[in-house]
Amino acid sequence: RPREPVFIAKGSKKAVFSVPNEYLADKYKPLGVALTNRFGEDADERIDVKKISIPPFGEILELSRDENFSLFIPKHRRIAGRLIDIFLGMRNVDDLVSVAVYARDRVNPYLFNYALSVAILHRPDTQDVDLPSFIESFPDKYVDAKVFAQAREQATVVPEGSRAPIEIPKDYTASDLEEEHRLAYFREDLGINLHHWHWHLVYPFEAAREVVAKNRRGELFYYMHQQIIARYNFERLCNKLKRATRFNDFKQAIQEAYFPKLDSLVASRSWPARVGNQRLKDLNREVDQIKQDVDDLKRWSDRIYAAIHQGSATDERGRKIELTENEGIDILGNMIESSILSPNRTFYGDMHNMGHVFISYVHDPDHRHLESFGVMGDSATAMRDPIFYRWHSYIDDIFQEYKATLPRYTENQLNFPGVTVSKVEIQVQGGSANTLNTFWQQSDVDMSRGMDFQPRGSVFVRFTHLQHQPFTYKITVKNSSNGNRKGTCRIFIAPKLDERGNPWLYRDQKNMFVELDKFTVNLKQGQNNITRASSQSSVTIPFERTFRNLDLNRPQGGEELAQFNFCGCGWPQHMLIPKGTPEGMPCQLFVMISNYEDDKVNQSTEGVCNDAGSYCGIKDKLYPDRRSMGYPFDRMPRNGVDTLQQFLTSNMRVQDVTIKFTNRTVRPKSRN
Ligand code: CUO
Repeated sequence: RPREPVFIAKGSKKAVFSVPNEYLADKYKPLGVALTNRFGEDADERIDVKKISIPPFGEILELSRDENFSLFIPKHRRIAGRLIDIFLGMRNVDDLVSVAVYARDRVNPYLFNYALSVAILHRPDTQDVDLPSFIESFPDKYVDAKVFAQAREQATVVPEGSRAPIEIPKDYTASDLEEEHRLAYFREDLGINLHHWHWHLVYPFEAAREVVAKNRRGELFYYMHQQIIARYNFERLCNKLKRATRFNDFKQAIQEAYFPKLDSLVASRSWPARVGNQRLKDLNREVDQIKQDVDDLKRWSDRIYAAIHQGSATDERGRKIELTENEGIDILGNMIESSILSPNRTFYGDMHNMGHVFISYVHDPDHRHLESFGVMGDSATAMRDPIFYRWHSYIDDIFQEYKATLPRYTENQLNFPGVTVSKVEIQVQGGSANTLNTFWQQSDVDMSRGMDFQPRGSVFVRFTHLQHQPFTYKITVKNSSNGNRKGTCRIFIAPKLDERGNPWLYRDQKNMFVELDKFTVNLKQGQNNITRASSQSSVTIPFERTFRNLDLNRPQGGEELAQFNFCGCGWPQHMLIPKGTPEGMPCQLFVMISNYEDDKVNQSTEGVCNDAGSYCGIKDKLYPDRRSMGYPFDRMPRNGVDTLQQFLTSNMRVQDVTIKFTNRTVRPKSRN
């Protein structure tokens, strides 16, 4: 179980809290100060916890300490909301520490960690506080269960310094007999799952209004998940599988099985698996206060479709809310997810969230086996399961249905007069132009903070993940207008051919485009040569932030670590480029320079966490692009456009590129 104090002051050394006796959980009260002394032996600092009047915890304590916690379960969300409010309501940091210490041994650990993380993220006085990476606090949500027995053994037997990293095999959840297993490297990737957890931490759908109501959060729910599906489908084509099929018939059996092989250290139970061909069942689980029929999903989706086709929704008081060209997608995002910003949760329901719940309880819909939810019930684990992508393909399809009702972009809305992209090239050191190279790489993560064994010290696990060789875009742009211009450079990539090996129709290919980067460019008159490194991507966070090694004895690395909470959101750099194929996957790289005058948002984006803005927004700022998210691929094409070539205006260019995968593994340099 997580043993470290979760709350660690900036520039942290090892700290021990000196706790008022009343704050100790009942079972520890008799031990009193002896407890502080015991853990205080090797502490550098003692923090005196102030006694304050603790607000009533009530329902928060109903979730016991050894249960699993899911934000998708309405009761759990409600109590999480209460706890967040308590943490946010504390007058100053000292009081926050007091109430957090009080909660620490009473509240469910997952719930505690989540609520405190959200509070720290949103309190003005905790902006420079660092949280341990989620994988270090709860490695059990990311790592093969087998590892823990080995880790415990190592920590007991092998002295620190002589411990070799425990290697997690690349293929441990299934064999090649299961064709879906070809995508396990994507679904079970640490960085991808951490990104998804962080995204939902930054954009909670239920909490105080000022926490939820972030700029364009409903639209970003649509876009970030649309991109996940585009990326997954791209990977599927690389692995000779067709695109994910929508899970749109709720009576139909779910063919895909998934056996996560994760153990919850908190609940001391294995995460339930799902065998093949299960069907959703009506839920009646008193323990979670859930009574919901599968038919409700259908009713909600029918009403959502009706709103889309009418062009308006109806709020709780029967008033009409137009789904306007600019704001409709944001309203719809909140309605489908749903968040507390939904215009009418009674009528449009809780579609996407309850889909997660129905799927995650398919093995025990009435709790007769006393089982908890499967991986789909937790945003930290949901992306491991193949059904995640089928469910989200369905959700995305509803958004696409709406997008198809919007006016198409005219040539004028796409073009940037006077600006021509005349050449695009990808350069790789020592490689041929326009070829991207991918391979396997191994990286280590220290899990010891998330475990309660003695003696202490680091225990590393070694993961194998996809990686690509760093590359550079070289873009030549001609500005023949009568002055300097400013533009937004938008870079996307998509497979060149569909699963049959045929060229795409634009209307299908537009949903396959994966965003690689977006940045502002200054264009002088005449020819401009733009150079941009793959590591600068606006969708990713740096590799070091995914696999950071937070060593408590090391002086903290300032800004980067201090801002981990928000900055943990971002697609992992090592997964920027899809795997490709050994023979070379033919792809199309798309570059567009749009007119900055139509894109710009008047704000400064200097400062923290501005490196994964495309998928995560920028902390405490407006979304950094005024256009609809996904522009220019977010709408049906204008009349007469059937192919990508026909779609192009002179400020756009397409370059054929190849992604070549080599089956070799790069090992870490630092440790053995
Ligand atoms: Cu991110 Cu369904 O929303 O998991």
